[in-house]
Amino acid sequence: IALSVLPRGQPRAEGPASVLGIGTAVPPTEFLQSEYPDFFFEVTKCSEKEALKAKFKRICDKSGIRKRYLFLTKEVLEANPGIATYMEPSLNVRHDIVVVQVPKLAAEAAVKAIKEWGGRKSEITHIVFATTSGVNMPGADHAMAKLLGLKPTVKRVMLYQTGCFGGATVLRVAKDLAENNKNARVLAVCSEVTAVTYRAPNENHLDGLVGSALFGDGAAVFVVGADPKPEEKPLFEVHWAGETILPESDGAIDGHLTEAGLIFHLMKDVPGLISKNIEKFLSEARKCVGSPDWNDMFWAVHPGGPAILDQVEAKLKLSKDKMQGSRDVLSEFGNMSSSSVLFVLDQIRQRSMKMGASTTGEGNDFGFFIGFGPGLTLEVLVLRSMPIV
Ligand code: WCA
Repeated sequence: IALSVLPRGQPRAEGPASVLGIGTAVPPTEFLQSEYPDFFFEVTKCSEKEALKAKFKRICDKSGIRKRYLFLTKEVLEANPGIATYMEPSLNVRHDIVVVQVPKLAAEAAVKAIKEWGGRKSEITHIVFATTSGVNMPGADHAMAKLLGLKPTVKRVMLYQTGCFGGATVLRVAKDLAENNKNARVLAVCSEVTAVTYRAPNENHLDGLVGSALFGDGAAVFVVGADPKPEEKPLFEVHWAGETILPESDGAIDGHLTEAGLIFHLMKDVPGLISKNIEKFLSEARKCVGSPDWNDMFWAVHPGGPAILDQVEAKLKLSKDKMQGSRDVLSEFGNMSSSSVLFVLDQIRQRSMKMGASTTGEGNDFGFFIGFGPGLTLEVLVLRSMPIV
């Protein structure tokens, strides 16, 4: 028999992958953005750098953030003083923290996602896990599986160092796994604890100030599966997934893991590069659902910073409410890197309930789920919302 006509060993699902449950988690300590410049400059022993502090305060004031959650409290920083310096070797203590906290936060979010989904832990067949907060062997996926008590045969994909676009990557990979493996139930997981990037402010690293003003900690988990059973309640279907590298964007966002932790670089033109190049790819993506008008779709966009949301909104002439889910998450949690866009989809379905909308997508039938980050990489999924009964 020709190999091509052999029956496939692994039966595929019939329908598209769906999001069947969502859970989120943050560390317990809340930081108000209005109080953060004083706290940050004091704890890093930089209070005498008045001009730099004034600049940091200007960035915080324009950040669109009201509060965020960080594992690194004053007490943790005092116990690990290397983290609060600008460049001292401190990778060991940073890793001691994230190796424990990243899977712990992920497991907390997963418990909530599994509860909403309503299935049993033993039915989880796959994990796709993204984090840019440290690296370890075995990985954060393995640690989370142990914490949750998942079966040892759970099939794992660990994505380290994707940066902010990882939130869309986990959903793309989960979609492919769910659609190609009948009865697969996949945990798509993002967990970020900024203990690897945290550092004192410095005049030679002004883009570092932006990160220090924006970044927050958080984990989010989707349960993803195709061909839902009667007792499962899909929240969104996934209809298309794609990824592209934006032109002329080399070096716009990059990060290097060093003895002093992860050093990020961020060019000022990131909002411009994204807004200038996003339309072409999104036009291609929306074709699969009949090319609805931008304003007839819902928008779950990674809240990288307010300037990105403002410029994309202006470029595509989106009405003011389209980015509200992203702005709400930015305001209440900050930029949690890969986890953020999962929080945004959670916020959109909650907003939809509160506003009495007819679908989980704020009354629209289709919408975008958009991550971006180092590369510049733009990663997009087209989702279909579900009726709210
Ligand atoms: C800048 C920049 C810039 C504005 N470089 N100065 C980095 C370090 C870490 O430790 C951890 C993580 C990271 C990396 C994080 C990311 O990759 S986040 C993903 C992408 N996010 C962004 O690209 C942020 C997009 N930017 C914004 O949303 C806004 O520009 C911002 C909230 C930063 C400022 O608001 P604005 O544009 O409305 O206001 P301004 O008045 O134009 O900027 C305020 C100040 O911030 C200005 O300085 P000054 O002295 O004139 O007040 C800007 O020069 C400065 N600034 N972007 C260095 N990339």
